[in-house]
Amino acid sequence: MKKTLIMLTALFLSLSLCVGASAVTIAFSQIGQESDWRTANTDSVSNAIKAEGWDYVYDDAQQKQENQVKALRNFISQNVDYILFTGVVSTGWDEVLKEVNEAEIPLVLLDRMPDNIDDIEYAAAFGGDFVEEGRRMALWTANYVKKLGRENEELNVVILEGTTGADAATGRQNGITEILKDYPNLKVIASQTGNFTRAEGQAVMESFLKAHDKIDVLLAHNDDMALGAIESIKAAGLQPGKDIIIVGCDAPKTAFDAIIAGEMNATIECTPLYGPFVVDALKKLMAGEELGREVIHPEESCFDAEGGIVYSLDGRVSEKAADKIGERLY
Ligand code: GZL
Repeated sequence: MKKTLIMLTALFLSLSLCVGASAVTIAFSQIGQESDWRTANTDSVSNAIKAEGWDYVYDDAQQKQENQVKALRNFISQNVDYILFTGVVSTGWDEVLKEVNEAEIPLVLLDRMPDNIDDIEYAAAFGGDFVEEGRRMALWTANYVKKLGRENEELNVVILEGTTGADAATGRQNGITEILKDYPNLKVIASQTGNFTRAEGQAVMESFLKAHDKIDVLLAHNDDMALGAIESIKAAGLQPGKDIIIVGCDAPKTAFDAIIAGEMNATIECTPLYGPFVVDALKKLMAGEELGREVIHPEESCFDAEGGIVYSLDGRVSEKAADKIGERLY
C-alpha cells in the first residue's frame, strides 16, 4: 500500500512539474503606484494575465528608473518568455533594452514609449496620443471660457506637469502649448512638474498660490495632481472649479466625483485598461503573428459638469460626468 502511495505521489509530482515546465512566463516592469490611472493599469494587466493561467512576474519600480533597469535584468536572468514594459521616463533605456533584444525575449511596450523605440526590436506597442490629450485639455478650456463670456479677459493659467522626461508629460505639454497659441488671452504664468502625484500636485499648487495673486485656470497633466491642487486652493480660501477653472486628464472615478461636486471642471479620458488587448496581443505573438505599434485610444471622451462643449479639433463634444459615472470601470 505504502509503495503504491509513494509511486502515485512521484507520478503526480512529475506530471505537475511537466505541466509547470510548459507554462508561459510573462514579466511586467511597471512604473509604480503614483496615480489612480497607474493602479488601474496594473490591475487591468495583472488580472488579465492571471486569468489566462500564465506565470506572472511583476515589478513595481516606485517611479525610479534604476529599479526598472534592475527589474529588466532580473527578467533576462529568469529567462521569462515575454516582457511588458512602460518606462518612467523616455531616455536612458538604450543599454538595457539592447540586452533584452540580445536575450531574444519578445518586448511588449505599453503606455509610455522609450525615445529609442526606432532603434530596438519590439513585438508590440500600445500607447496613448499624449499630444492630442494635451490639445483637448486646452481646447475644452478655451471653449468653456468662451461659454462663460470671458474670451476677451486676460486669464492667468498655471500648469501642473507630469513626470519630467516622460513622454506623457512632454506630449501633453506640447499639445497644450500648440492650442494656447490661438488663445492669447489664456496666459501661462507658471508651469512646473507635480510628478503625476496628488501630494506633489498639492505642494506645487500651494507654491503657485503664494507666488501669484491671480490664478484663473489650472491645467493638470493628470487628475491626481488636480485633486491635490484642489486641497491647496481650498486652503487658500478659494473655490476650486469657480475661482479657478480646473482641467485634468485620465478620467478616473475620483475626477468624476470632483466634477459632480463642482470642484473640478473637466477631464480628458485616457484609458488605463490595457489588460484585454495586451492578452490578445500576447496570444497572437504566441501563435506566431507579427504585430506593430498601435495607438489604442483615439476615441477617448471628455467629461464635464454640463456636457456639450467642443474639446477636439475634429469637433467632438464633451459628456456630462453625472450621466456617465455609473459606467466607469476605474
Ligand atoms: C498616461 C500615463 C500617465 C497618467 C498618469 O498614459 O502614462 O501616468 O496620465 C500616470 O496618471 O501617472
